[in-house]
Amino acid sequence: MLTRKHNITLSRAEVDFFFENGYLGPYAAMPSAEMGEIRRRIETDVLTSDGPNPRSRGQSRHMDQPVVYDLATNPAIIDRIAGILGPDLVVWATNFWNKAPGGAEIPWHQDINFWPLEPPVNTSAWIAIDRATVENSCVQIIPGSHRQSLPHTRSPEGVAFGKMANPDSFDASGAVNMELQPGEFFIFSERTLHRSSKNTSDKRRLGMSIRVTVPIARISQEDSPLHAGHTAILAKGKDVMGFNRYAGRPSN
Ligand SMILES: O=C(O)CCC(=O)C(=O)O
Repeated sequence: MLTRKHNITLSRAEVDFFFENGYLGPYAAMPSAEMGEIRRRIETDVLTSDGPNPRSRGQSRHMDQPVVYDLATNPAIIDRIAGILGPDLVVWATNFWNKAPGGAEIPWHQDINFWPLEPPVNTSAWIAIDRATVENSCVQIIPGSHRQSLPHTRSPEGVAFGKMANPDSFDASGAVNMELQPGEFFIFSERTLHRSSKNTSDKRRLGMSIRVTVPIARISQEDSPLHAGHTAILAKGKDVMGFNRYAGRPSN
């Protein structure tokens, strides 16, 4: 029986679905029309400027852009993740996925293979800034794939990542297309297999992932996609552990 002492907006059936399938959604974080103004600010303020990570403009923009900080702490997202990970939540990374027409395939992978997180506890939200459909290569996931850690191997030339889940180790026939309207999101675990195909349409597909963990997890800066000086957000509850560095909402 779930007791609800905190602001958690998942039913027991939804929590069970997540544990069974490794994903949940889509849900609306905001109406599509509201995302129109947010998209405009992302286009003018974020995509055209350098952020705190010298290696990637799309990464960690919650540190310098209020519009990204607000998306990353959106209560419709965070309160749902609280239904999975509990009341104390750390947004430890944010990353834009700007797949222009012609943008490369992202191969099947489990995120935890790429991350400096110990223990490996994470729930991600992927929020659509543009409409994401099969046509412009929405994310696909494999339900139930989070219950196994799969071997990863070098990916072929021409795809976006250097490694991918070994194709002999899983069955992709039950893959689900996560088609989303702007402002909608889905959540998934650090081991849920996901990918997106090459964007063969003439439509950009822009989304953002929000990575959420709990205060007992340590986020290493070495050997990681993060950068020196990276800060996380204490998005909900409290942190009595003190492993991670936090910053508040950046000013405009
Ligand atoms: O946006 C994509 O196509 C891939 C997203 C992804 O790999 C992720 O959010 O972990």
